[in-house]
Amino acid sequence: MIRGVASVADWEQLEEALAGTPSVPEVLAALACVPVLSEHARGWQQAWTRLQKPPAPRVVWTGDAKAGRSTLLNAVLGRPLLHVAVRPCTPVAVTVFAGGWRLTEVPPQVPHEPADGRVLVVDVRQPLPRRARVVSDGGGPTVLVLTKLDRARADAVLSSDVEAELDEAVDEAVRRARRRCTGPLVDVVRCDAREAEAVRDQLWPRIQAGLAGARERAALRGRAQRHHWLTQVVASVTPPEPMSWPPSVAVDGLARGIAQAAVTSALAGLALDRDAWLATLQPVQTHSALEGCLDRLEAVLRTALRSAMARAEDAVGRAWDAAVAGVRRELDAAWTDQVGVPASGSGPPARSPHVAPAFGVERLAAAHAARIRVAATGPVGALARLRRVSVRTEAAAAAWRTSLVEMETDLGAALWDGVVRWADALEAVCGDHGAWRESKDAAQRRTAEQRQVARRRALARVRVALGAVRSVEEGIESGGEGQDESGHG
Ligand SMILES: Nc1nc2c(ncn2[C@@H]2O[C@H](COP(=O)(O)OP(=O)(O)O)[C@@H](O)[C@H]2O)c(=O)[nH]1
Ligand SMILES: [Mg+2]
Repeated sequence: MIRGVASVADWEQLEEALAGTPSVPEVLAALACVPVLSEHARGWQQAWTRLQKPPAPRVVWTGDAKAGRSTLLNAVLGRPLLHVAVRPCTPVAVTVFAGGWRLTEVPPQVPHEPADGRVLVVDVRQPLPRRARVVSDGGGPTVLVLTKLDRARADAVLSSDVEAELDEAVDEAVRRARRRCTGPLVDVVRCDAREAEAVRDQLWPRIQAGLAGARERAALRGRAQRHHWLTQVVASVTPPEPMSWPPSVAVDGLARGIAQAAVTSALAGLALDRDAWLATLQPVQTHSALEGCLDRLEAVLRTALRSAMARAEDAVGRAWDAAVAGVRRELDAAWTDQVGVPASGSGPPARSPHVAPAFGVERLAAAHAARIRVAATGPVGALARLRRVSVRTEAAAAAWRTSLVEMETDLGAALWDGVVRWADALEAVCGDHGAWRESKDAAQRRTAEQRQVARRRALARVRVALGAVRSVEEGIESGGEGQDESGHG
């Protein structure tokens, strides 16, 4: 119920603002500018914004260092996107955006965003500590993946019953994991993280089953919003397609990991700035001070986005150079091999132009800054007199919060887009490689034909020469006889 109703004049102004056929966002913006309604309207605005966006559910991949999270995630993605190392690496949470999902690898001890689901990765030889820190799983369904069973089996060769020993290790790992899950444990999967196809086949159906189960629970508990969200997720999100990758190209997975991390850490930085910025916003009393605040916020936003994307582009650019250099080396070696001389100007085709993907970051930065400004000023001119600094301040703060969430999705999509374009460009380079191979084969065929012609010509010349020799011989023979005869005669 709405109490403390505004004055008649306020309502008249609202009516005026809503005259004509305003769109839903216009109506909500107008309502947000009425003090007694602003609290409700903000909730409606956020719900509306959420409805407009396709769902991007988050699944977090947690577990101890070296348990095999990156290996599993790469297998699920069908490409080596995250760096896999013998030593622990990836100290920040890294989010991969793929097929509408946000898949976040979370290092041990690092807090993360609330997630829709969780994959808990456990090396079966090192079950989780009995009593210890739990990385919060946000209450979402958990799929437990036990890795390195192959190693455990190899270690157990001296045991009298290897399988019984393995089963015991599995039971212990499951028991401890179950104790540490706050949400339901959907399923336990045993797999060798390095076998990509098996991982994909086993894991995705279970993640989706977990989300479907969560949706049923939300329905039972009457959590309508969560139920709506999970219905959307279950209906519209499918596992990311594995991507074909040029097989002969050295892929620098680390560079792409860094690109992902750059975006993630920029967003984390902005989220931290949020609190500081909101604190400076609180005591603002005048419109001009608010304008100053918005100017500073816009600058922060643009700088953060630009530096994140510059870092991402730089990382992808360097990976590009390395990959193209790899193709080039291969071409040169093949040329030297086949032609017998080192590649020179007449060698393999020139490299394709450097197609570093553009992320459209300026447009993103402008869109988000504009969103915050619009919320702060109120889009409906007729409400000018209702605008109080505090209302505008609150609207700006709410827009900033919403914008951060939207930015994560936008940036992720842009990054993924860029990486896909980069992969296409690389494939084009490899296509050049293929075309060159074909043209080289054709050249070889041509050379063989020319050689045959030359041989035929040479044979013909030999034949002509032989003919000439023979006729000279005959001439000599007959002439010689004549001479002889004449000599004798
Ligand atoms: N033998 C074996 N090695 C694995 C398995 N899963 C991961 N590894 C290896 O374990 C090491 C650490 O993996 P990584 O994915 O980087 O672990 P993370 O720190 O959890 O991301 C790498 O050398 C992987 O190749 C597995 O199922 N079996
Ligand atoms: Mg890792």
